[in-house]
Amino acid sequence: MKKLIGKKRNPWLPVVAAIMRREKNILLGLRPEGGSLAGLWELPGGKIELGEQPERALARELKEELNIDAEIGHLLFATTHSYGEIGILILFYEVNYWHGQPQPEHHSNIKWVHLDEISNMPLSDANRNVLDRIIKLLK
Ligand code: DGT
Repeated sequence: MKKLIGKKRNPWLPVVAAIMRREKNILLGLRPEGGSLAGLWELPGGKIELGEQPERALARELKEELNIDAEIGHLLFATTHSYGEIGILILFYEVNYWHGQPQPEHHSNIKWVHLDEISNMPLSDANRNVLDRIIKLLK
């Protein structure tokens, strides 16, 4: 095994994202102007804080971003992507139950998108990696 101590390693960010379904539609949010990946649609979610459990992080993000109290379901799949020197690992969770009506508290818009429309949306590259799997779930 290679010795890692003393070697510079690229940073990784762990991210959680929610797959929220309504029949054959999925909830997407439009990333706001001025931030990273502005103008791209994404699944609601965000970074896991240090020491935070992934499910707890996703419930927190959904409260902050959509003002809903969500019950986090199963871990469905994961993907990695790199933005320059930084890697992200995204864990996608099923979210079938929540209290409240999702509101765009963080995104410039939110939208229930039909499975036939998803591939036409400008999506983050990390989401494109898992598009087939998302569409399969909605069928
Ligand atoms: P940032 O990236 O520093 O502008 O901060 P935030 O607060 O806009 O980003 P946040 O907390 O949503 O972190 C998620 C990171 O993962 C962000 O760099 C964008 C990236 N990402 C790629 N695909 C997705 C996705 O489907 N959903 C979410 N929530 N983030 C994604």
